[in-house]
Amino acid sequence: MSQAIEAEQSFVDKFPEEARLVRAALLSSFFALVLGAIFGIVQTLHRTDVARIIPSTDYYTVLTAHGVFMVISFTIFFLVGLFTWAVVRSLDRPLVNTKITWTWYAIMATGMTMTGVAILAGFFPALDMSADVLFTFYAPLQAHPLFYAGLTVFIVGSWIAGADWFRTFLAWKREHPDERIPLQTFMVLVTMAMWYIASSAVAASVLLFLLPWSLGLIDQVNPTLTRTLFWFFGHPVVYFWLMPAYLLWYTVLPKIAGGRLFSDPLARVVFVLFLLLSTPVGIHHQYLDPGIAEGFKFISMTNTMFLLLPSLLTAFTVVASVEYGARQRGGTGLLGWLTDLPWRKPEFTGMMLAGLMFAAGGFSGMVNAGMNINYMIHNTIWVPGHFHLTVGTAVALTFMAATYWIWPQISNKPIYSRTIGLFQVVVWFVGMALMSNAMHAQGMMGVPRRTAEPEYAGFDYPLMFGGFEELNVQIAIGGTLLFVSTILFISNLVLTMGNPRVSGLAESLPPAISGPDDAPRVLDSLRLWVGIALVLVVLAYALPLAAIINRGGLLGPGVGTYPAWVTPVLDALAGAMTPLVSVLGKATALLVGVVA
Ligand code: HAS
Ligand code: CU
Repeated sequence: MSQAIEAEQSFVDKFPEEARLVRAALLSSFFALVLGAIFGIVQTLHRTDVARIIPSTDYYTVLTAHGVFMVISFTIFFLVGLFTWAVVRSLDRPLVNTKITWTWYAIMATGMTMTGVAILAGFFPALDMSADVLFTFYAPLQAHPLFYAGLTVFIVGSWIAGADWFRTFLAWKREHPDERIPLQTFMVLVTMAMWYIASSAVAASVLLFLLPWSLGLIDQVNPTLTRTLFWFFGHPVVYFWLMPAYLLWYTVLPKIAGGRLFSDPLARVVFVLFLLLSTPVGIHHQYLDPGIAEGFKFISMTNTMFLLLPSLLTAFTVVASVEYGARQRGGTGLLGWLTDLPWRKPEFTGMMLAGLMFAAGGFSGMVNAGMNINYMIHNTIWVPGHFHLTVGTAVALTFMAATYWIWPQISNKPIYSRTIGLFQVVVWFVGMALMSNAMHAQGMMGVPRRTAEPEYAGFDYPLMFGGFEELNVQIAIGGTLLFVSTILFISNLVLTMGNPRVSGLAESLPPAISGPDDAPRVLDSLRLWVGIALVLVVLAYALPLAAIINRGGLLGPGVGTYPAWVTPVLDALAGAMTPLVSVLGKATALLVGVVA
């Protein structure tokens, strides 16, 4: 037995170069997590008036840093590490060319450093640079050009990463022409297809409007347009964070529970549904925006309700797989099997608590999505309550929990202390339960989000579920616990890195109970799904965008054309093209004549 274990190679034994890249990506992600956590504790204690170490005028710098480092750097760096691991592991072949892999990693790191510098410079008035635009960065807030340039570089890096995985997949496909796409690779490719569609809008917004505006090349922009382009990207980006967590819930969690995935085909359906439905719903962030007709908002709401389906399917499949694991371990009874699960493993308990929290976060998402109830909670602290359950727990806690399982395989080093790990995930859960619940409750009282001073002198919030002050205490305690949990996580990881290398840490993933052969082949037809996704995007966005531009101009009211300097350039180009077009026309006519 022990010989068999020794013979099994871990990921790092088989793919040392890829493992190095995965470690680098995860460490970048955790570096951002620590920075984000520091800004998080500062702002939670500031907002609740427990301890104020910054002037309120710096609040937006802190909030932007917290938001960007958490939801852009922490999440996406983890994603690229995890996806590299998943592709290489599930295809069981190295990447085509790791030079390219290191290149996209360097591009992403450079981009994020540029953006980070632009944000942090806001703390130093002498530097004449700031980017206090929050993680949603649409107009009319304006950042230093370095902020937008950095984001562009970062996103381009992520596009190359996707191309790298697609390329590796195609190389595998040539070697295995008749095989089904392995599930983890399928999940990666579908997620990236969604990412290309979604991020195109924010790239357009940054390159055509925000960056030229911040460079002073154009005087104004149409704020509704930049907001709409942001939310075109801003909703699917939440699934860009969630889908790596789903990848872990579907493919790793059942194994840790001692079982197997219940249904591979259902997992594929879920990912395809995300590809199709993630984008045509972004207007649900704009129910209260003027300048967008109610009808478009209604369509977005309807699409959002369909988008609940993949998550509800996930709740079913993941719980069924875990239950199967428990029953394999001897669990019985209607709920008695719950006691037969490996609750002492931080990777298991962390992911389960993340899932449990996501059930609550999903329900608050349903409230957000209802057009009429949204009016009650929009722009209140209810919304941060919602997304600290979703991205802040379903995603973040899953990533941390998964690290306890993946890190040993990509480094051959056992986790320093699994007990601290278990304690850490539970502290996160308790901290978030306190903080998020109180945020939701305060939101119902009308307490605004995104402000350093929510207490507005002299205004009494009506009492509902507990006083404003009492809820503030819960938020402060919760936020502090989250900070403590992050520090525990990082310390444990740093100590792990100091551990000596050992062998025998390899883990394999068992096949699903209902495997890929039970899924119709059409599910693997990425071209088809991307095509349908694009059609849905056009149906959902063509008319609203046309109406916004028609009403407010491409660059805001009163400015008819795109930048004055562009027009002569375009005219000159058109002039140069005319003879070329006529020559091409004649040549085509000639060719048609010959062929016919
Ligand atoms: Fe959201 C605002 C609607 C999901 C993130 N959302 C936000 C913002 C963020 C965010 C960051 O319609 C704020 C943006 C800003 O700054 O303004 N959201 C939804 C809906 C869903 C949803 C319908 N959101 C997410 C996810 C996020 C995220 C996922 C990040 C990862 N959200 C909204 C709306 C707004 C919004 C409006 C705008 C609000 C406003 O007015 O500003 C759905 O996808 C949710 C579906 C989920 C479920 C739950 C299924 C349960 C599962 C649990 C499985 C259990 C397990 C373990 C594994 C239906 C899958 C169980 C264990 C046991 C022991 C039983
Ligand atoms: Cu959304």
